[in-house]
Amino acid sequence: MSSADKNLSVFTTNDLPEIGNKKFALVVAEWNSEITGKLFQGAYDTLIKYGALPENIEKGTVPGSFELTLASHWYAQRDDIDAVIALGVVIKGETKHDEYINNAVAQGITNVSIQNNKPVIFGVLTPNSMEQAIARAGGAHGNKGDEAAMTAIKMVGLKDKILVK
Ligand code: DLZ
Repeated sequence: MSSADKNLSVFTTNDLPEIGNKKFALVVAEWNSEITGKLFQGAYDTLIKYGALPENIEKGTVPGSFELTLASHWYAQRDDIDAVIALGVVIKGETKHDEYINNAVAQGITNVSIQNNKPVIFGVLTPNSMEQAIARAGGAHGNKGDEAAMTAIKMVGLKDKILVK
């Protein structure tokens, strides 16, 4: 079925944890900044909407999506950070650069998350075109940044529940 007009960033908001005392780091790639800026804004607004305090949200920028992994690791190593959200956009081109970057970042972020035992959220768009990116950064398909923030909130709550602080 075509997803042409479907908002793909649909999520439930039942039983969300209290996050007023949680700290979040948002790592944002500068490549395709007109799109990553919108992902950041969506993620920031969603965190605030569901109870995060502005002083508990930190932003770091990296040159490109490939660098999201290391900067996420630096944030994840900090004891005061509860979750990291990595935001980038890698648009398919004539070569396979997008596959190498996307695979490296997906695997890298997974490793960072496990090594640091905290949520590190993959908020990287992997579109075939700028049009597809725009549709997923506040356009017809919603905003992947909102979705990434909601995932971070849920995972922070789940960690507390499972590990019973
Ligand atoms: C080199 C490169 C290319 C071709 N395309 C993108 C892209 O679409 N999105 C993105 O975030 N970054 C891109 N980069 C930059 C790489 O992520 C990285 O910054 C460089 O290869 C240096 O390590």
